[in-house]
Amino acid sequence: MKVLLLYPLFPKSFWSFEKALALVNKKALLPPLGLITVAAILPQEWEYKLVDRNIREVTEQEWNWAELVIVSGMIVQKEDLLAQIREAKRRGKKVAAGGPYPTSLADEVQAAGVDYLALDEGELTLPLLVEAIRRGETSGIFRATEKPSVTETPIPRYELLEFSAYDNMSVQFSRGCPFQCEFCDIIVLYGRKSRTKTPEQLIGELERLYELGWRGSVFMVDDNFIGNKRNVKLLLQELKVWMAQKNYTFQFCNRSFGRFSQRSRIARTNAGVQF
Ligand code: B12
Ligand code: SF4
Repeated sequence: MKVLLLYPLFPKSFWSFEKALALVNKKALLPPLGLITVAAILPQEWEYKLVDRNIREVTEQEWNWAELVIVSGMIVQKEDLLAQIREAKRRGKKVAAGGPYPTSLADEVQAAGVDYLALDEGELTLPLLVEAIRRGETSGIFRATEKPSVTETPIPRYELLEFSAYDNMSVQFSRGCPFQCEFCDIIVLYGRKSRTKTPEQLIGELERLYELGWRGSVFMVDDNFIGNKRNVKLLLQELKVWMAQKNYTFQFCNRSFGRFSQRSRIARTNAGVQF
């Protein structure tokens, strides 16, 4: 199966940083970690190409090559996500959609003509999609009633990315958050229990980035990096050693700012990690 992974355009906003990115000669702040995780969970004998539309357009050759188009994104990307579904259908391709926007507003994505809606977390629903495709089913909606453990999640397929276009790489240690801020979709999408990877797993991801030649900034995209304090301390103890071995080649940042920033900074400082 030839799979084209498509990441839709973000509208211009505070987060698009287009002027700052131009100064450092980069095209986007962060890569589509969801899609490269999806590529790692799907069968490895399938072939993958990834196009982040914030970096470049899909070529005619890529459209012609694709047998299955997979789109993912968050609500702010909806306009382009729906447009890409329509374009893929116009070209006679099978299309599967998943990720935060399709999971939150499945009806809108279905109305755009998608063939397969694989919602919730891919660790549980991608195997259902693969089984359906192998049975010859031409459409379907796949949902999960539980949240998966992330300890089996494979290393994202970072090699599918055009590294030089990004300012940061991203890794994810945990999903979910014990709090329930009313404006936030995290607990709806990922639940109130903070599920973490093992320290070995996360360090394996960093090691992979290092092997592929990445240097510089790595964004911890965790919903709440210190949501599971016990496990994050175990990670930081091992990360401290790994960082020293690699001569502090990566700088880390995360999105647990706001009310967590002080506690989070103390936890990181105690571990001797340069954030
Ligand atoms: C990093 C991040 C960003 C980055 C963008 C990175 C990028 N290029 O992708 C930045 C910091 C720029 C950002 C900004 C914003 N973000 Co944001 N972001 C995240 C965050 C923290 C991590 C994303 C990630 O890498 N996750 C890790 C991957 C592995 O998870 P995933 O993408 O969900 O993929 C899994 C599943 O969804 C599924 N899956 C994904 N795709 C597919 C496809 C198929 C076919 C299948 C079957 C499965 C599947 O399988 C994967 C493995 O389980 C998420 C929260 C989260 N936990 O995901 C919020 C999140 C996606 N962001 C959100 C929001 C609201 C925003 C902002 C609007 C915030 C704001 N008010 O400004 C802005 C919008 C930006 C803009 N205006 O341009 C919401 C989206 C809500 C929604 N329902 O769409 C989330 C969920 C956070 C929240 N608080 O609710 N964000
Ligand atoms: S603490 Fe952060 S991740 Fe948790 S519910 Fe509130 S805004 Fe969402």
